[in-house]
Amino acid sequence: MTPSQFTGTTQEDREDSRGPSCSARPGWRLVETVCPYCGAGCRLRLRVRGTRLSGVEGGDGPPNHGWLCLKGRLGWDFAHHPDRLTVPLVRKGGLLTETSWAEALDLVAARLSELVRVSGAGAVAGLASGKCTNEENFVFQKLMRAGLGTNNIDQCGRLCHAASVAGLTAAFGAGAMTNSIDELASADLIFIIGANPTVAHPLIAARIEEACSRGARLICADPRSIEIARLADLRLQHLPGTDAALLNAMMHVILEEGLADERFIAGRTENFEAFQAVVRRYPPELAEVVSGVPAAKIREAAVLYAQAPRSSIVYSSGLTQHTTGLANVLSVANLAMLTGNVGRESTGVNPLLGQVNAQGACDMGALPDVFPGYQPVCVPASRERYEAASGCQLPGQPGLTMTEILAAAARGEVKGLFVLGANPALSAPDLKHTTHALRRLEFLVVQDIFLTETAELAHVVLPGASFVEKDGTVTSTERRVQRIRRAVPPAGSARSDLDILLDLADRLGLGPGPGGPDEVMNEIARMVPDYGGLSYRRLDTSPAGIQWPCPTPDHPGTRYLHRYGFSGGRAPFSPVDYQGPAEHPDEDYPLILTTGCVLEHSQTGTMSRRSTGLGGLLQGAGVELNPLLAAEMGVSDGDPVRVVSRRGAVVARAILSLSVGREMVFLPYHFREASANLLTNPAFDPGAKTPELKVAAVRIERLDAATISALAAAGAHEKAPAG
Ligand SMILES: Nc1nc2c(c(=O)[nH]1)N[C@H]1C(S)=C(S)[C@@H](COP(=O)(O)OP(=O)(O)OC[C@H]3O[C@@H](n4cnc5c(=O)[nH]c(N)nc54)[C@H](O)[C@@H]3O)O[C@H]1N2
Ligand SMILES: Nc1nc2c(c(=O)[nH]1)N[C@H]1C(S)=C(S)[C@@H](COP(=O)(O)OP(=O)(O)OC[C@H]3O[C@@H](n4cnc5c(=O)[nH]c(N)nc54)[C@H](O)[C@@H]3O)O[C@H]1N2
Ligand code: SF4
Ligand SMILES: [Mo]
Repeated sequence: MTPSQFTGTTQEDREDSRGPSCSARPGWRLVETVCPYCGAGCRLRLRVRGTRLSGVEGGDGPPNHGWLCLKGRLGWDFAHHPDRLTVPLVRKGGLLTETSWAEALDLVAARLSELVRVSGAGAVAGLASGKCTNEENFVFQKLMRAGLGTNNIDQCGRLCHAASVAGLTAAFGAGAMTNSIDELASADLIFIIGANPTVAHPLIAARIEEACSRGARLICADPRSIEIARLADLRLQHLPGTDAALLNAMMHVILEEGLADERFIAGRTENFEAFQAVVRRYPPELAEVVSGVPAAKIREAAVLYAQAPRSSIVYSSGLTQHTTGLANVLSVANLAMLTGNVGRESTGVNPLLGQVNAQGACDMGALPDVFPGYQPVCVPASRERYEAASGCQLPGQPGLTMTEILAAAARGEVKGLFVLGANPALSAPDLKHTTHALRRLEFLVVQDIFLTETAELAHVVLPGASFVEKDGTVTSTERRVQRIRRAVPPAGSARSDLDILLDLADRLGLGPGPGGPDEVMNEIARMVPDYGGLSYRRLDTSPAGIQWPCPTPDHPGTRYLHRYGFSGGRAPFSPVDYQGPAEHPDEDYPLILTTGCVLEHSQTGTMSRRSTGLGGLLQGAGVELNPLLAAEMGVSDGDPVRVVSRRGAVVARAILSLSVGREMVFLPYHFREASANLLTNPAFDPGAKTPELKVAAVRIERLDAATISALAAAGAHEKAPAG
């Protein structure tokens, strides 16, 4: 089994990982929780022996039905890694020094309040976390809004799915996956565009494979040749950043061939004429020139998608991490509406959100323009509701997005930043600029479980409890709200993020607040209509969690959205014109760099690289190059090469791979010693504010023997975290 072929545990692995039943072993306990790695939200059963985890099993029922992927199965032991932060740290004489909780929290409250007093609430900002629970994100945004008076609150989801939340809200009235993971298995056609589920969401890939084995058709549109495309009836390997042209041409064909669902369009949508006028300008022959995909294939894809009784679109950050990310999301929504593939089982537009609680962080209002439940901050009626609940006056102007917060920090306008469970010093684009922005801050607080690249720059570091050390809920990409549970005590004197935030809220004058996560959930249920029927009592007796919308305690939850209509009435079509990426290859930088993930590691690697099992499988970055390009350059597999963009350079080992064409290279972003984000382009989508992490112009330089040995001698490869 090679990692790239891995799609889930085999039945044998599963039996093996289940082992003898725990009841047979005195002193062992089983704790039901959720895998911390990706937005699929797989159910995980922890085996606990005393105060230590000793293994995991896949939990039963949806979405994973007992199975786990590599990360879920091997990645849990970071929780016990000796690098865990166990004591609060404050910077004294330039060095991070251990301190007491009281001193650290007093300092955070005092410094942030002072910045607000002296420079105004716009001078502080917070980044919430797709790694933290709903309850933690809810209290965090309350702390920023009611405690400090700012809407400058966002999260690293800005770097991936902000366009999905904004685009699907604009199109359908709900910024989330329209359908459910299990429904994919019964689709007649699945159109994957800009997602690599075998690597990024393996248990979702498993459902897609199940559909294919039942005879579903598969179309895969990805600039790289990805693993799941081996099952595709049709592969469209377009140039990065040309999706809108490709999608418009597909819709052009659908109209031309009379395959549009006229009843759906007439009954449930609006703005069709304006949309149609734009799409008419995109014959497949034009899209062929732009995207490199033969017109005949585009026609075939259009007909296949439109003729299948139930077609599902699956996409992820390959569509959103572009300067045109929002337009791309609106385009896939157009495609589904045009063919009536929304509001029915096994259809829809399905963004695969990345972090375990990326969806929940958005639902909880960890966004600068909306309160919890997507109530716009600038609408007086919604503001009044939240003001009444918090007893504070709340700011009515939308705050800054993460992209804008970093830019404002670089200009010295944002002076204080509170980072909860995020590592922008590695995850944000153009790291030279990002680190400059973070260093310029007068006060940086980082609350994490490890001393990350971002925490190393902080003035105060607060040690949070990890996912196995606290109670809460997380919301997966399919809107499934599930419980995570405390199985072992926190490392050292680390505290649950919720306790820390509630203590800070108290210090900022918000009062002692709710006692525990269950009480916070009660508050969430009062403030967020789609969570209105949720409570710990209910969640604890619903083993598979509950999918929102769940407005009342007797509501069963919702498997797929928009069945009986769109919340805004009619769903608007959005005319989308094609616009290319911000940077194009030229003589100096002749190749297109695209970045993304590999199976064994997760995001900035803080957790996966500290897992013995995963770290052992793959440590160190490799840049994927086409063998033709490598041969022209005299580069062999495994040679270190330098990848250079307009913003920086990294040294990584060459991996010769047919998954990229001659014009492209691929570098994952998990590895601090060869960080893809030293190279990436910070240009961002004007609407979603998501940077163009998927396209940058680069060149590859071959290193001569002298440079290689000099690099080795100088230890140029920074150390990875010890596994
Ligand atoms: N193993 C692992 N799994 C993860 C993560 C991880 O770090 N590691 N991260 C999680 C997170 S936070 C997220 S958001 C998701 C991301 O999940 P995905 O978005 O599925 O993963 P990526 O590797 O970012 O990229 C997806 C695909 O987009 C393609 N692509 C690049 N440019 C374009 C383009 O212009 N158009 C199209 N159509 N495709 C393009 C790439 O070739 C790639 O195959 O994964 C989650 N799961
Ligand atoms: N070039 C390039 N860059 C990218 C991407 C790309 O495709 N290409 N993808 C982007 C994507 S999709 C995303 S989502 C972002 C991710 O960007 P980030 O969110 O900045 O990266 P993570 O590594 O997920 O950081 C999460 C942090 O939370 C910490 N943590 C884990 N559990 C807990 C907890 O319980 N409590 C607390 N307090 N902390 C915890 C982890 O140690 C880690 O430091 O990166 C983006 N960056
Ligand atoms: S698919 Fe995602 S949630 Fe499921 S086991 Fe793998 S990493 Fe965990
Ligand atoms: Mo993400």
